[in-house]
Amino acid sequence: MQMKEKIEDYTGPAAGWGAVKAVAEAIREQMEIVPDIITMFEMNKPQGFDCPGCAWPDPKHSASFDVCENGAKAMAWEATAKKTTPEFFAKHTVSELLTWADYDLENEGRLTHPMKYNAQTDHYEPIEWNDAFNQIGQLLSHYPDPNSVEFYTSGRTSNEAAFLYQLFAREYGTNNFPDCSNMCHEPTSVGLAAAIGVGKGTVLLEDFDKADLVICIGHNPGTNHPRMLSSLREISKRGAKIIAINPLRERGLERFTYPQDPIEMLTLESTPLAEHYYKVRIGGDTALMKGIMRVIIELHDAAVAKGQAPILDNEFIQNHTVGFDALKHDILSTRWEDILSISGVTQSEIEQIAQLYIEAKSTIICYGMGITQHQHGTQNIQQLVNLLLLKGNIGRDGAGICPLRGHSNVQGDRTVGITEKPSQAFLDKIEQRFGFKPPAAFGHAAVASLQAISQGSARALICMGGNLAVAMPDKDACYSGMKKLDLAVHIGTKLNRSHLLTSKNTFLFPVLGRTEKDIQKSGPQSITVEDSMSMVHASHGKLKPASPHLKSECAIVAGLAKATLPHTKVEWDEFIDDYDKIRDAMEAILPGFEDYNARIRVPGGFHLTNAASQRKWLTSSGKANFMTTKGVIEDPKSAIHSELILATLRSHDQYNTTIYGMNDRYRGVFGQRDVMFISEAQAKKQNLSAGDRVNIIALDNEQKRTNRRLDNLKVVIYDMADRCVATYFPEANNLIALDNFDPQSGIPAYKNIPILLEKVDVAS
Ligand SMILES: Nc1nc2c(c(=O)[nH]1)N[C@H]1C(S)=C(S)[C@@H](COP(=O)(O)OP(=O)(O)OC[C@H]3O[C@@H](n4cnc5c(=O)[nH]c(N)nc54)[C@H](O)[C@@H]3O)O[C@H]1N2
Ligand SMILES: Nc1nc2c(c(=O)[nH]1)N[C@H]1C(S)=C(S)[C@@H](COP(=O)(O)OP(=O)(O)OC[C@H]3O[C@@H](n4cnc5c(=O)[nH]c(N)nc54)[C@H](O)[C@@H]3O)O[C@H]1N2
Ligand SMILES: [Mo]
Repeated sequence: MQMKEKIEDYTGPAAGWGAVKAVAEAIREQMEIVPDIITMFEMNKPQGFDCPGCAWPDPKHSASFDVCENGAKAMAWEATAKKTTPEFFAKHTVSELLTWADYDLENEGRLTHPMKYNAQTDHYEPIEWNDAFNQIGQLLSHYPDPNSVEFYTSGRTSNEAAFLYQLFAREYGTNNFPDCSNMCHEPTSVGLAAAIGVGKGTVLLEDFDKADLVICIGHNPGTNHPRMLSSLREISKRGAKIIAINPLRERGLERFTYPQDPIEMLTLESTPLAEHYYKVRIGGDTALMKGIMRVIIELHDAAVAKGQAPILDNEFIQNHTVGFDALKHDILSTRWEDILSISGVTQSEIEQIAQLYIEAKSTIICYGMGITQHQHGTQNIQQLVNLLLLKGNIGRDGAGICPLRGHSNVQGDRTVGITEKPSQAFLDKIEQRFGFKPPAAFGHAAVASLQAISQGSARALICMGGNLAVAMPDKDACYSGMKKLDLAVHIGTKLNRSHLLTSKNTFLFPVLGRTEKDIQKSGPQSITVEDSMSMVHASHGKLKPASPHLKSECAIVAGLAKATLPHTKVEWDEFIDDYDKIRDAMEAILPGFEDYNARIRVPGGFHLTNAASQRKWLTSSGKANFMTTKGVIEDPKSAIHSELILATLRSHDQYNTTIYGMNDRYRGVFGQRDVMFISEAQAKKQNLSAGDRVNIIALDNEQKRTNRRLDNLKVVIYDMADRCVATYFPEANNLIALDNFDPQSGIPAYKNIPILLEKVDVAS
């Protein structure tokens, strides 16, 4: 069923018939039950379930729905008819499974039974839920230091499960909450909070109907947020402008055929999206932003000197911001030669962008991992905010900042308490409501937890979903660290490599997915999630669970908590019998959750108010802060000296570490993943041509060779910026050092790895 290997130019639009075909294939390969397939179209409808794919919102209060190719793939992958049963585990040792590819592990289908690893036989073996909970409870309650336990969350987890999970960990005594958002949008939480007082985006979907300009920087919506393409299409049809800033030419930013538009589909027409495309160098965004701001400020000063209308929104700057003078001084003293050499964009292109921005009344900036996953990810975001603040583009219709979140509920998990740095107000509320004193000392985020795991100071790791060891940098340190643990508990839907890095006591728990019915004592339960635009809404599972032995995430947390904390102050059983009770408790603790149960029963849910979008600035200065950053270097450890930098990306056929297939259709790659993208000019410089094989060797801070390498990748010539190469994650993760991260947010610099290339000699 996998396609033959081929590389070819992809000439079609994003989505269109290619997407329809891909959906049909995903369904055929994974699902066999027709009613279940029909249920798929309950996705993102009121009374249906929330798409497990991405966090892009749905049109509010509307009965319309949007199914996209990658949402359908995510759904089919979860609702698969295939099963990973106790018989499967009896047939294969863990050592054997470790030799399997990531794709093959997950493609075995849904986990069906709670399992425990037996080191004697090297097999996972079935265990009853209560035995497992009791054994884990025994171990956890005997560790002398609760801070030797790490509680990881991956962002598909519902608000209710995440809330219970943090409650369990805090009653147990720790704030160790490594979280997938530490690898994703932590610079957003940190950077936006410092600049505008809220660590979230400020726009609503309706703002896209009113914007004159949308800047898409460092994200690839055709693959990762496909439902966004229908919004971009509307923008383009209305005659508003879209600018794309990306080192690679990504089809999903250029052209789109809307599968729900019969005319476009039948006439093979497509809508152009970004007419203005700028191939910035990897790590060149801050330089580019400073260049754009320099042009704008100089034009403004010149206009004012001539008595013409000002360009900057002086009134907004005066009344709502601090730090403009320092920013202006920094921008005007940034040298053009640095801006141009680091950004890789020409001065006339920078002037074009500035002109488009000046002409637009209202601008939205959307960004993703191309901005965040850098050593200066936090500062990068703040430069985007500076640009918006210059023209008062925050806190009014059609304008604002729009981080494209990752997992479908990563934002909600943070809102309900998954954070290693809880506020005192939140802890006080927990104490008031539950009567135990939660720990105040800050805990570990992802990098610190893996450091503790690899150094052997962590005793136990509990993973609420995800594939932590594979998603993090430095595979060698992560893999060997996992084996040193005393206890590992994995709560997942499908088997993955982290589950196979067994420790002294390892448990693997199968969990209900979002598509499935969750029946508890009071009847069918719904859960809630928060999308990228702070809309909180309910999701109701529809399908029959993959196995009768599955438990919900909420029930597993309650089972673990009751077995670990005999004197618990939390009414776990009542919570599990009726999730409305969990939501009542959340309402008592979380600001903005008033009438929680009533408001999620309204189709579309409710919006969590966002102070910045109302021009209320919850910052230390009480104003929006222009944030200056020194120089133009996003990645001090690599950008200055290294001739080549590597970014790690997602293919079209993957969901993070889950590999659905071997194609990357929009980039013209089929049947393979061992490829490296490079521009034609750069390939020539490296003496490489299409189809050659290369080894990638990571460099250290001094630009010396390290032992980190990824061998034998096929060279694919691609339309992209020079001095840049790209390949897929997670295969490339061992190229990244665990200490290569943004000191402000802790995010690993996955998009900026200094490397050199070694051509593989075919004769050898
Ligand atoms: N189908 C599908 N959907 C997903 C996911 C998935 O894996 N599959 N993952 C989910 C998750 S957890 C997340 S976080 C999001 C991720 O969504 P995105 O942010 O779109 O993720 P990436 O593919 O990592 O990379 C984004 C883009 O950054 C560009 N880029 C790389 N380096 C730079 C740079 O220095 N500057 C600029 N301007 N651009 C750069 C790359 O060329 C690429 O187009 O998607 C979510 N949705
Ligand atoms: N080099 C490089 N590395 C990266 C990135 C990059 O761009 N480059 N991106 C980073 C980013 S943005 C992220 S978010 C991380 C992702 O890191 P993670 O969130 O840890 O990884 P996933 O691959 O999303 O996790 C997949 C597993 O989640 C489990 N699962 C799926 N659905 C459910 C569910 O409903 N409930 C539960 N309990 N489990 C479920 C399944 O068992 C599946 O195997 O990776 C990061 N790593
Ligand atoms: Mo993410």
